[in-house]
Amino acid sequence: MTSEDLERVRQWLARAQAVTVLTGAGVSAESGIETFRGPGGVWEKVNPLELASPEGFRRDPRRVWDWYNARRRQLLGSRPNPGHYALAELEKRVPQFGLITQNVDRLHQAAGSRQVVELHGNIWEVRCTGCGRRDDRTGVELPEEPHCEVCGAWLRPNVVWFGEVLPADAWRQAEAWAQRAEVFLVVGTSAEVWPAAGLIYLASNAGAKVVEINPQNTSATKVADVALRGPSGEILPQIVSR
Ligand code: BV8
Ligand code: ZN
Repeated sequence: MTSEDLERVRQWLARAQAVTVLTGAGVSAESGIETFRGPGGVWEKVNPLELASPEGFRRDPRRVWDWYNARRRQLLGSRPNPGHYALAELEKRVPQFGLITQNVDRLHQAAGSRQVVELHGNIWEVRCTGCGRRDDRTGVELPEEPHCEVCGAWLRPNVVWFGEVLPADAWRQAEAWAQRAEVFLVVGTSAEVWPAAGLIYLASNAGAKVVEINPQNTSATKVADVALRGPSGEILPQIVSR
């Protein structure tokens, strides 16, 4: 990453009317939240298709809840990092701003971001597998085997598992923000999970300048106009002009 790259991106952001951001687990790494695929990532220990899937939950709901309760506990002790705050600051400066996240940790909202779409749901709300009622259990320690007080069925985390469709309204909003973007920031995602990753190609084909912010190359690097190689907690504050 050169200082010219940083300056180019700063200029693009200063001039843009419409900026859209797609974030993944990497934007929360500096808040102490493990990523999925990086070294030491969560997926190294567990098989996502076992735990982050309806089949896995049907087979062993207690095991899935052990994993989600552990992640909720980890989140209780975490705070947004400078990268989250820089994106909340950028939102104030851009006429048409949209933040699309694959993350379920709600750290963007905690940092002050408002125009946020959660493609994969969130880890704080629960949903009943019986009567469908939804409850916000932010910051609350859940029992090991959470059941619905009304109908007694198993509760599940209100996230989108593999093989499940994304919330239609969130997806529609994400597509519209990707389509209108003059600058599309891709921050902290391996761009492996679909259909979220498809938004990068949609934005690029619609004429956006694509900027990747990630210490590593990813599947999206080939589509990026500029790749800023480094941690988002350091790079984002540098490109959100003072
Ligand atoms: C669907 C919620 C179908 C739960 C998650 C084959 C080809 C293409 C697609 C598929 C396929 N086989 C199956 C599919 C579909 C599947 C899929 O994409 N599979 C992948 C694995 C191939 N997708 C689905 O199933 C989706 N649903 O397709 O429905 C359908 C259609 C019609 C009708 C019925 C059904 C649902 C996908 C959603 C799954 N849920 N999470 C939970 O969180 O517990 S996905 C999970 O992965 C998280 O949401 C996570 O955010 C997401 C993506 O991972 P990333 O965020 O990118 O994180 P990752 O660890 O991978 O990368 C971190 C990056 O950060 C790295 O690049 C690293 O370098 C970088 N980094 C590290 N430190 C930093 C940093 N960057 C910046 N700063 C740092 N400090
Ligand atoms: Zn119920």
